[in-house]
Amino acid sequence: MTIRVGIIGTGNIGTSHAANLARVVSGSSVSVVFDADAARAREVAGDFGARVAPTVIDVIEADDVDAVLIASPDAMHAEQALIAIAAGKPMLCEKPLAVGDVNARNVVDAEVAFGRRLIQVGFMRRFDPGYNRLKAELTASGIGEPLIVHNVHRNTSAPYGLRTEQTLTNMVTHEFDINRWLIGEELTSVMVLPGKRGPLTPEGESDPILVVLQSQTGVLIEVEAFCNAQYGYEVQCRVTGSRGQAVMGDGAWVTRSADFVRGTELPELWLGRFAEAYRMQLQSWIDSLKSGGPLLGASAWDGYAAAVISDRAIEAHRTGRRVDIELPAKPPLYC
Ligand code: ISE
Repeated sequence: MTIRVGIIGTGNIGTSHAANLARVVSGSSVSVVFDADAARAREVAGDFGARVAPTVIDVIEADDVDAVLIASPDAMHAEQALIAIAAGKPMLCEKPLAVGDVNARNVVDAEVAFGRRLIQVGFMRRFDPGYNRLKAELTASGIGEPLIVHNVHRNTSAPYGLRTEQTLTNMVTHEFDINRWLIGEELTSVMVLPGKRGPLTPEGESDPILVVLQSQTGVLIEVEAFCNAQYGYEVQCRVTGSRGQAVMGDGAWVTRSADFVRGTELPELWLGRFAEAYRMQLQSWIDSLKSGGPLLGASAWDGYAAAVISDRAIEAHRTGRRVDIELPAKPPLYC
């Protein structure tokens, strides 16, 4: 059985997903693609043996589309996810699930009304070997209970311009999700400190920024986000626990310091830092769809939680205040 995927959006990430689904992942093919740029859609369709659909709805409702991959611009995700839910089609929706917590909640409510999970959100770091090794360290025999997490997230450049709100909803949203996942707790407050503007930071925007969050039990989580770092792409995460420290970064999956010993595990970086995470995310999604088993990646609820935190972070940036984060009760579908 092959899962035939319809791809909405053939920009960088949509094309990379198409290549994985058509050539690397087992059990999938790309049957239909749509992009607002029809020439680009034709090119990608030609490369991966798919046909081009004239509209998003034509992709979602096509008989030869078993599942949908939403890789359109961020602000379109929620509306397209709602159309896919109405059609009863499972989907991998790129992050963020939505821009704005109200839009994200509408998607959650529609999925709850449908009665079954259809959505996996593309928080691919949950499949990353480095983050998984880091999570494995947060045990009594590893580094103990996490107390403070320091995250570094640097993009080489901001090719589409730089808006601080977008830094929070598109970039730092990864940290909102991965830190909830890493420590297994909800985040309860956020502050955003604007840094000194670099030469490439537009007037009125902040880059770099420092985001300081706290979790339910008081774990401190800091995120240094820098969109225009120029020197390259880099993601690091350092967790200090009650009996040690684990670090992912500097080209290593994890450097562990415990019991007065420091050791490093090196990855084989071959396709970009998260290539393996993207591949594993897609393979897991396709395997779940084929077996009818649970979706193992981030749920629509996780996407909603990240959207709520992003909105509170935007408020914290605007007001300069520490803002509380509250989530309503989680619907049973996600428990
Ligand atoms: C991009 O959209 C991603 O998802 C990358 O993982 C992230 O590092 C980057 O900052 C985002 O712009």
